[in-house]
Amino acid sequence: MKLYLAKGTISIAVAIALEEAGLSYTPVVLDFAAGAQTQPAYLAINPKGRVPSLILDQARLTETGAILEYIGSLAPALVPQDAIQAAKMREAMYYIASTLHVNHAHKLRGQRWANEDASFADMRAKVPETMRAACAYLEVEVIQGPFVLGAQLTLADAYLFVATTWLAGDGVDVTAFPTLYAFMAAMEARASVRKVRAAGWL
Ligand SMILES: N[C@@H](CCC(=O)N[C@@H](CS)C(=O)NCC(=O)O)C(=O)O
Repeated sequence: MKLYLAKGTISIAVAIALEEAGLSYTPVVLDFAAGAQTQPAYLAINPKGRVPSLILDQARLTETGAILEYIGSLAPALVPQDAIQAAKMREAMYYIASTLHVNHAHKLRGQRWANEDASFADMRAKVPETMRAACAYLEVEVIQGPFVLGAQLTLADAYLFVATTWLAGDGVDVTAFPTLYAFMAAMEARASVRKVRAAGWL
């Protein structure tokens, strides 16, 4: 399988999950600074112009959550067996996709939602507040510790970890959230995370 990714983006969650699953893949690194995601060659792969995209022999997959679920189907140890715990994993993943990632995108991608320059500044200024509120929620309601679902590392951990690497740049003092901070440290110790860091992807 071929994974289209870009440095520092949510696509690295897929790389971490693939590493955790022990699955081999061919990474294709897009240069966002050069706008590679907007070029016809990539739009033919993913018309949304976003990463990740995972190319299989039989299908092209997009959307981080969907790709992670596919990896989970190949590596069931990354999904809780208990139905309620599995739903809690997905609760975290949907929250990351629909809220945390969207909050973060208001910093640099304001043109998705508005046209006026003044709107962009306003959206950017709000990011520390919305990201901090998300962290407060994650701290109390989501992360059981050390991983999202406690001792078992699941798909949600790869997903959340990449989003946490954005927090300092988004103006959040992560040390104010001890459970979240310990989660980040636990993830940093994983061979999967060391590998993507060594590759320069985070
Ligand atoms: N809903 C998509 C969002 C993917 C997404 O927005 N990725 C960002 C990087 S974090 C991207 O490719 N941005 C490129 C752009 O906006 O030009 C998912 O979860 O996979």
